[in-house]
Amino acid sequence: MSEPTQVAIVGAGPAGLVLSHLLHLQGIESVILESRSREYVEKRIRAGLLEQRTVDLLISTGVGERLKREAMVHTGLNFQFEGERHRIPLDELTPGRNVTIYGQQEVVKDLIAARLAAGGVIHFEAAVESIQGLEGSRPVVRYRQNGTLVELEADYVAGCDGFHGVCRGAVANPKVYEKVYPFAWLGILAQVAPSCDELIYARHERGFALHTMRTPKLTRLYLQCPVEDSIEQWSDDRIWSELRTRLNIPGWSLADGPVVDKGITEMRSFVHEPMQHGRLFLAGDSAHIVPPTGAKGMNLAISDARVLAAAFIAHYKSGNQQLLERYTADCLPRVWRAQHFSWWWTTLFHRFEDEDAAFQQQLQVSQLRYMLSSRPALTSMAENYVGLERVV
Ligand code: RFL
Ligand code: PHB
Repeated sequence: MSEPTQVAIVGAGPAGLVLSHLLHLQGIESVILESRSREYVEKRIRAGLLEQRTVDLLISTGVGERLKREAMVHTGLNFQFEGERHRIPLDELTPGRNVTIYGQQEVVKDLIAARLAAGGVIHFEAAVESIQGLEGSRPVVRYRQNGTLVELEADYVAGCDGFHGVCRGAVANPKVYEKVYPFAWLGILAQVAPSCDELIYARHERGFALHTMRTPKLTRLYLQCPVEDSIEQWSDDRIWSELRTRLNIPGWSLADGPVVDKGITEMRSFVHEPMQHGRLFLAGDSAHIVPPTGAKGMNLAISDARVLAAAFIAHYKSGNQQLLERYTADCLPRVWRAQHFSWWWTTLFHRFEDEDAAFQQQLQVSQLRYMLSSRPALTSMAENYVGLERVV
């Protein structure tokens, strides 16, 4: 048995760490249980694009010092089709709002450091196996650490354990909405300066490609690839050659460098309703995932954590249960907005092999051209891309 706590948090990803941090700022105790080692979660390469409100939250709650020094603010993005590149000024369209490039693992590192410096408890290599008593007043989380089964008692449990976690399974009679895409993303991190100051989303007849970055010395690149491909089929040379084919335009070239990380990610849209059951509340990828094209997953995970923290604070500070009761209803509008944007942005740039592929390709080009000719259409894209302040 370990020391009881107020909120047991499963998972030290962005959702669990932000939740624990926000609760701490209001004097509410939590314990985080994370199945992986600290080193592993701090090195896991994933997201990189933060919405304006995510950045604002991290800075306003005191975990944005390194972010302010090291992150790269982007006031625009590029999209490319039919061999031409077009820059979209996000700051002019939204107005004054931007996106920021700062690796998810850097956000995770900053949050872990802040939690530990404040005396917070994070048990690493502590894999949760089951949760009991969610319908009673004192749920118990069972986790395994160093081969021993340990019990943690809490008032509430926050399931922030990602898409492959165990918490979602405890929600009775869920409704699941899902779409699996017939392609995957091959992502690399390369030790070379970005070849363009901003992101490039490229629609190409051979498939989608994305040029993004992590730092002034590290470029991140993605390629659409068949879902059945394994990483062994993609030598570094083949990856660079395919990236060049899909990203090149006259007068510009893609610089290459040593590949320091590479992997293939499946693409899925998924929503699990409700996001709560008794004393369990799900946040982030444990309740919903989006294809990475729209760069919304981590932002959504942090947004859920913010909503859940406000509900716990209302409960502990003023005995108000209402926000906890309506947690799912308060999260879902933003979840579905991000689902729509991510699905739409994915369908706009990827190559589909369906029966009506030729028809879809014409629709893609028509929509991209329309956006370039219509400020309202471009503004709608831009406000979703930088992240809506309010979603109803
Ligand atoms: P995480 O980050 O998966 O964290 C869950 C944590 O729970 C742990 N865990 C357990 N711990 C204890 N017991 C168990 N039984 C456990 N089971 C699991 C796991 O080890 C892990 O540490 O979920 P969270 O916090 O909800 O955060 C979600 C984000 O990680 C995810 O949505 C983003 O990475 C998605 N994403 C992007 N999001 C953005 O907002 N902007 C982007 O630019 C962006 N790009 C991306 C992405 C995801 C990608 N991949 C690899 C899926 C690009 C890619 C390629
Ligand atoms: C990333 O930097 O990993 C990234 C950026 C934008 C996206 C997706 C991924 O749309």
